[in-house]
Amino acid sequence: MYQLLDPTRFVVFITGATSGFGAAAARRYVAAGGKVIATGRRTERLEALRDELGADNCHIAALDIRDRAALDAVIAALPEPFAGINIVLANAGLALGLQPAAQTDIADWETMVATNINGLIYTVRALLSGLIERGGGHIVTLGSVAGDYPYPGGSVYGATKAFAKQFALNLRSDVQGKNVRVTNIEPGLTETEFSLVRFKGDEDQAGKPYQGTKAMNAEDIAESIFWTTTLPAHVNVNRLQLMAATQAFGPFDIHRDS
Ligand code: NDP
Ligand code: 8X3
Repeated sequence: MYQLLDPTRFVVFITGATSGFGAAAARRYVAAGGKVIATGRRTERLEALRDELGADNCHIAALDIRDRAALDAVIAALPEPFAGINIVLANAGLALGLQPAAQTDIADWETMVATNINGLIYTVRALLSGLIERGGGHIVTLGSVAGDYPYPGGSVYGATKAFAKQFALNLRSDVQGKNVRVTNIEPGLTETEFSLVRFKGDEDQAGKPYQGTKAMNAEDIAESIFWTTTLPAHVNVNRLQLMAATQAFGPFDIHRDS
């Protein structure tokens, strides 16, 4: 019988737990007997999640990952059952807009960089030393197929996800021998609030990527995240790329004079 890790020992710090993958992962870990620290900016969503999962299993903290001091304060104030974090799910992130680069609002680019790059490194840096001091653990970052494959309008978003991938791989080199595993999860088309955020609340536009097809859902990704963290301690999934079975690769785009 293949021996997986015991999820009842998991204490999982999750960024972006108010929606999508983060919320689904919180539910998955608690369903397996683990404890989660659910964070995000929307307090009402966090409170609803805690009410659903139970305060013994789910500790909540409102947090903007762009704010290093807030991250440190939340970590310093964790109550005892939640202090021994052994999994970090650095999931919070966003895409804004899909315009060609020359027409993009520079503020959107700045928000993506501040969240998907700075917020990611702040999260990992704030939690990494504790993981090492406690004897090890697992860091899961959220990349994307957009970090590998370019598409029109994906310029800065895709670049932030390429950063997440390379950051995770480099991090893995730095924690060699420290019993810390690092995994970059790289999903493709998955229906969450991602598109609603990208199109700034325009429900018509946000629904289009999912129309007439079957995208993945948040539970698909949460299950994959959960699986990588339950594998025996001697196994490290470096990168895990997932696409909906309905999604595949297109040809190169050749511009022709006529
Ligand atoms: P959602 O929009 O459903 O969830 C995003 C989460 O990130 C929310 O909980 C949001 O919480 C949080 N978040 C955003 N900005 C901040 C911030 N500044 N501080 C704290 N939390 C923040 O999207 P998904 O669940 O789909 O996305 C999760 C991750 O997966 C992202 O990194 C995304 O780029 C990536 N991804 C998504 C794919 C998809 O197709 N859905 C595919 C590949 C990768 P709040 O607003 O309450 O702060
Ligand atoms: C989200 C998937 O293809 O919209 O990272 O960029 S995609």
